[in-house]
Amino acid sequence: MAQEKTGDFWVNGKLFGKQSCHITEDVENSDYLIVIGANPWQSHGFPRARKVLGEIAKDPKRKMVVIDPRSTKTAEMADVHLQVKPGTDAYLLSAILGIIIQEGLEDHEFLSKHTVGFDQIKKIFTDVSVKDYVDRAGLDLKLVQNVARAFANADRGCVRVDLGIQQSLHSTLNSYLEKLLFIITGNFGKKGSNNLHTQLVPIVGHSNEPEKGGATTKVTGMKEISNFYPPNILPSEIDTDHPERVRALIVDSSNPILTAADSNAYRKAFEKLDLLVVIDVANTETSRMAHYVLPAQSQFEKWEAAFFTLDFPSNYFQLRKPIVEPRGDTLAEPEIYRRIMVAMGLFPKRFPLLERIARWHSRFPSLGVFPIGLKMFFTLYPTYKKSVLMILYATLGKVLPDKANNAAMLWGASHLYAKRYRNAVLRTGLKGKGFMLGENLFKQALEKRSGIKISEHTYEEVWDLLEHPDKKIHLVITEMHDALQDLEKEFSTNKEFPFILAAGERRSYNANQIFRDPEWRKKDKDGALRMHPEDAAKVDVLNGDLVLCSSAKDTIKVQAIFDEAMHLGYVSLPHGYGFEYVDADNPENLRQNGPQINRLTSSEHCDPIAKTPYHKYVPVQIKPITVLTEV
Ligand SMILES: Nc1nc2c(c(=O)[nH]1)N[C@H]1C(S)=C(S)[C@@H](COP(=O)(O)OP(=O)(O)OC[C@H]3O[C@@H](n4cnc5c(=O)[nH]c(N)nc54)[C@H](O)[C@@H]3O)O[C@H]1N2
Ligand SMILES: Nc1nc2c(c(=O)[nH]1)N[C@H]1C(S)=C(S)[C@@H](COP(=O)(O)OP(=O)(O)OC[C@H]3O[C@@H](n4cnc5c(=O)[nH]c(N)nc54)[C@H](O)[C@@H]3O)O[C@H]1N2
Ligand SMILES: [Mo]
Repeated sequence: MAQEKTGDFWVNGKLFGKQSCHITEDVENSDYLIVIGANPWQSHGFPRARKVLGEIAKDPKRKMVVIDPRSTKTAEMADVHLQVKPGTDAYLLSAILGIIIQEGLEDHEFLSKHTVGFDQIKKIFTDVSVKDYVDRAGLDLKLVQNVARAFANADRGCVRVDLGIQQSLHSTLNSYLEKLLFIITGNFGKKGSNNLHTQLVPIVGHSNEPEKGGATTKVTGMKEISNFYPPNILPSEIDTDHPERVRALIVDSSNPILTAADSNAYRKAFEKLDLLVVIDVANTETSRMAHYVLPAQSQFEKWEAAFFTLDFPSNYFQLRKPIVEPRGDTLAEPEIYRRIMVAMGLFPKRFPLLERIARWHSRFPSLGVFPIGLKMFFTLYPTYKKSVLMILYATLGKVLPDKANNAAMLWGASHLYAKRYRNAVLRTGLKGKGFMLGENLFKQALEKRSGIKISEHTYEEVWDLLEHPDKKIHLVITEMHDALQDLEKEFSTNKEFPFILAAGERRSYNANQIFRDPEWRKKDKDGALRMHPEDAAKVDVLNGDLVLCSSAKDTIKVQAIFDEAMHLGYVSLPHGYGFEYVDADNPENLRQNGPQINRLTSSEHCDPIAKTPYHKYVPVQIKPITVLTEV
């Protein structure tokens, strides 16, 4: 998340009061949807994506606009495709805001009731030179005007964004502009628009700015956003003589050697670690560098859940039961961490009294003995407070039915959720006096295999979720206004690297780093470089040719495939390839499946605030392979 979404979270912090205020989009009920830098047909990202896109395309009363330099499957389904020049969304979005404000199409009533600072916003966008900015985005002014006007007039306008703007130039600024778009048109806090939402397990936290006591890293001084630090800075935090450099690292459920920017810098830094521990279900490029590999149980072998339940006003949750017995000497992650903590002397092997109280509790929950016991325990041993999830796992976990130990932390989450959003939980039909509502929510999650509805909010409750004490949206963000000023400067293209590479497209056969077996892929087995035939002609490349793709960082060998859907000057490679695997015929030999795109990317080429890498905007050079070249 800290190499894609933290810029977005930072903006939320300023607009809504806390970085944990997270925006969702009610695409399903929208009547004017703008999709910016996302291809939900391929990447999903909202529930029932393909079905909902199909419904919108079929309904003449509903409109969809897609802003993307490639004519993707989602773009093909749209009423309007704005084939923006890569990396120029900040211009386009500024122009759209400019049109709306210059024509007075903003929602005056909404703005005066729910926001502060609109006067300043109005001034900025009144001054925007719309025609110039639309030109820079390579688009037609009339078309952009039509979209701006129609969105401002829509009943249920909704904006859906993703990596195409978050991992491209002006990342954090794009997140600000995209949010201003739905806010100034009043498309917030109602059906079919953008909304804040609640989560059973809040995965996005809040970090204060350093001036207000927020933490920073030792070497690069990077601030925390939403309790995350960006992977982009990790090599610099390790590969240095700084006395407080990072020396030991646990990597869990991630394969940064392939997924973080600048693979070569990552490899070099990881070589320097005193200790690298990898917790994974597969032997990966990262685990091959580790001093210790702790094999975890797969998603099918343990109690597990996705916390990406981001819906409003109704929200759901599903706890998944294991469907096969664990293999080998694997353990579920909570058990791995518990054993590490015991071995470090941070945690006793047993909690005899709390375990006994947990057993009583499981038989007579309405007596509430466990919450009381837990409270007393923390009064006696306050240092354990920060390990509350582990304590739940080690005590309550033991008495859960069906060896559902991993689910113990949900007990705490259910109680907090039911307490905080009591009315929304009651509206689902769930009953329970006082603390029993949380207890019943937990029980339901444990028992109902197809998932449960956890809340039914009202639209008015969106305003309770806002964290500014005045319950208003604070529109002015000084840093963003400086960034808007900078937009006026032209940016130049690099003659040595004339093409722009989108390093990391989502296609039908890539799934992050999950499916390692190359046999899984039915098409695009080698992860081809997509390129417009006119561009290919300029560099003497024929369809299917092997080419060298070089950035300022490295060179990789890839196959070029013609694709007329690409913007001119723009090429793409897929995310989720590049695995090294043992050749069955020659076990000594490691083979590689598809491009390792992050050998080309750089950690310095990134957003100034969140350090999110500009993966969608990597300047490269493409050359046909005419002579045998070592790569
Ligand atoms: N099949 C599949 N689905 C996935 C994943 C997967 O690996 N495979 N990964 C999941 C994850 S982790 C994530 S974060 C999401 C990401 O989901 P998406 O963001 O939807 O996926 P991408 O294909 O990376 O990028 C979306 C679009 O951005 C466009 N784009 C590139 N540059 C620009 C630009 O400058 N401006 C604009 N406006 N658009 C641009 C690309 O052409 C592309 O169509 O997908 C999730 N879903
Ligand atoms: N150039 C470029 N780089 C990118 C992107 C891009 O578009 N372009 N996309 C970025 C984005 S949006 C994302 S989200 C990241 C994703 O990058 P990562 O987070 O590194 O990759 P994942 O595929 O999510 O998961 C990594 C590991 O989790 C392991 N795993 C699967 N299940 C389990 C389990 O139950 N337990 C444990 N312990 N491990 C498990 C898998 O075997 C895999 O090795 O990549 C980022 N990197
Ligand atoms: Mo992602």
